[in-house]
Amino acid sequence: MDYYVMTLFPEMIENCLSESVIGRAAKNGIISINAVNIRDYSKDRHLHVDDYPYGGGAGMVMQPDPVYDCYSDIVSKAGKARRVIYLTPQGRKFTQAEAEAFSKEDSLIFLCGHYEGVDERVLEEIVTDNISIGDYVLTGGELPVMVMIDAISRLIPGVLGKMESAEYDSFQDGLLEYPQYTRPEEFHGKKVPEVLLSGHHGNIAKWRRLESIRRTYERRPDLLNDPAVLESFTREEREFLKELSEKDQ
Ligand code: 4FV
Repeated sequence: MDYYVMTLFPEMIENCLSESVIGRAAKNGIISINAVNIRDYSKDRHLHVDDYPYGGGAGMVMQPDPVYDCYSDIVSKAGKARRVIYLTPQGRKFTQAEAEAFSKEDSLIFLCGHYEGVDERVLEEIVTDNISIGDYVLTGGELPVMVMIDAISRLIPGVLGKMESAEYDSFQDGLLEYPQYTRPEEFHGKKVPEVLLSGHHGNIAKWRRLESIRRTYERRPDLLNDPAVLESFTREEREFLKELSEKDQ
């Protein structure tokens, strides 16, 4: 996977994504991260890339030309640009399913906005996907891009080492992940659930599934409104969910 990030702060991207799992994947050549400075494409002597909004109002807007020229340069070097993702609160919500879909691409171009955003005309011309990482307003698109690159990259074969796994994650089957435990067996008087020490894989899998349902019911009941999730429930799991909701009455 080749990532191209159009940004005013390439160092933010390079420094943060050169560490840990993502940094190792880049070193191993499984992914590449190419941060490109939009300011390099400014045509004025003060290297401006933003200007006052037409129609008045607070803040500044990123001008279309430097963004477009930066994009064109990436495409001319990297070839086709199937997906160009603009990070904005006005985008569709980034989810695990979206991460799965994006992880299948060969390359992704990201546009990081700043100030009040980017001139609509260049967005219309180059952006294929408007994506939001949450309903709040940040100062720039760089942190959202790093969130996306992290969530997408961990799904690319070879990125997670043997000791890590994306096999079962929260949201993978529409439910939150079950609670995790490791040594010591007792911590502050609290023991690890017996079933996890039993070595009985069937019982462990069943316990984990029921605990996923419990955790989802307690923390994200909205996820249980998805018919596809409920369809995956066995009769016993439906009974368990019914008991949870009856206890609440
Ligand atoms: C954002 C979000 C976000 C808005 C103005 C960057 C900022 C500036 N991006 N999910 N929430 N972006 O707040 O993706 O352009």
